[in-house]
Amino acid sequence: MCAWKLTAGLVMLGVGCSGESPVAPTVSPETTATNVVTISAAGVSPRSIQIQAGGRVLFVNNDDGVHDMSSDDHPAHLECPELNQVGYLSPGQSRETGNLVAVQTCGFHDHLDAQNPGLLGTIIIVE
Ligand SMILES: [Cu+2]
Repeated sequence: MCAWKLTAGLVMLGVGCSGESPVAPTVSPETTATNVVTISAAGVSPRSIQIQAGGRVLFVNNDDGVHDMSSDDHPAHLECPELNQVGYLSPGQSRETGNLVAVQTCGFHDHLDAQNPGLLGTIIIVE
């Protein structure tokens, strides 16, 4: 233990005994439930994905054009705001949704091509 810390008083509070800095968790447990939706010239794949509540979905843009993945409805994007974190993906880029904690079905689309049926999909969030 740090006997010296007891005598040093309040000025030493927050200073570690061994010089190690506290390590914050960088990966939340929910990340293990990550699922992947890939975007290609053929559209999104899979078109429908089922995940556990609290999980996230990684969107990967393997197309040679940009895509702006957003929650339904269009253009308000209010159905599942966590999906809007994906947003603008350049070719080769990928990004995760936020934690999808509510048990519901979330539709998504490419905001730049909102009428393209190949770029529409659903995430089914289950208990
Ligand atoms: Cu939109």
